[in-house]
Amino acid sequence: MSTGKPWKITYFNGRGRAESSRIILTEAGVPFEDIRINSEEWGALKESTPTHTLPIVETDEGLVLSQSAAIIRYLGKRFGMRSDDPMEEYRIDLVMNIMDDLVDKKLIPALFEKDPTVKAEKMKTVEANDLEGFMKLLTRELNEGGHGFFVGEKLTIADVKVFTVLETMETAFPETWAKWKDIREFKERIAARPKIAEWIEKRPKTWW
Ligand SMILES: N[C@@H](CCC(=O)N[C@@H](CS)C(=O)NCC(=O)O)C(=O)O
Repeated sequence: MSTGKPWKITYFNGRGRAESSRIILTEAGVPFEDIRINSEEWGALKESTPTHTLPIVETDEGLVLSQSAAIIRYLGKRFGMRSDDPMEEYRIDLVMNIMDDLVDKKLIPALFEKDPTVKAEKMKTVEANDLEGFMKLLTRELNEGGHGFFVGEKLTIADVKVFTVLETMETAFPETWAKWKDIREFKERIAARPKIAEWIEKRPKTWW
């Protein structure tokens, strides 16, 4: 039950693991404070957060939520972006978990490598060895959805999660991006939804 408190999303100044929550609230028409902190501010806050990680989301009931996957699933339930059908719920989780594997095992180690030479090598290796497999999986799941969404006939948290990862892949891996038309068109469709388009226009511009 809402107590009318303002929603707050706290994260660093990037899209990263917070952007799905920002987009879900945006699409739901729920205003929120987009709080972006630096590492010094994080140092002061860390111990007081539920799992000592960002993002955290403060709800309209004043509860503080942690762990991006759990937060996304909670918001999806609150704002009608999941399903009541067990098989559709399974497919939503399947797609979300595919994206987590891609992000955690492949994208983050390459994108956030500090040494520029090593980073270039890692980016090349990921693009050569891993991305085609993930793009094939995504294309299969999008076609399985069959209505322009990954699951069912309306936007779900699976679409939002995939969209946020694709935003980073588009600029980080342009060669791969050019090859996967269905996935490119999916990303453009989500970006063109009016509330999301307005959010993209006004949010801080960051590389990740
Ligand atoms: N499984 C967690 C991972 C959270 C995580 O590693 N967050 C990073 C930022 S993307 C963080 O809090 N880094 C600062 C720290 O660990 O002190 C989630 O999905 O929320």
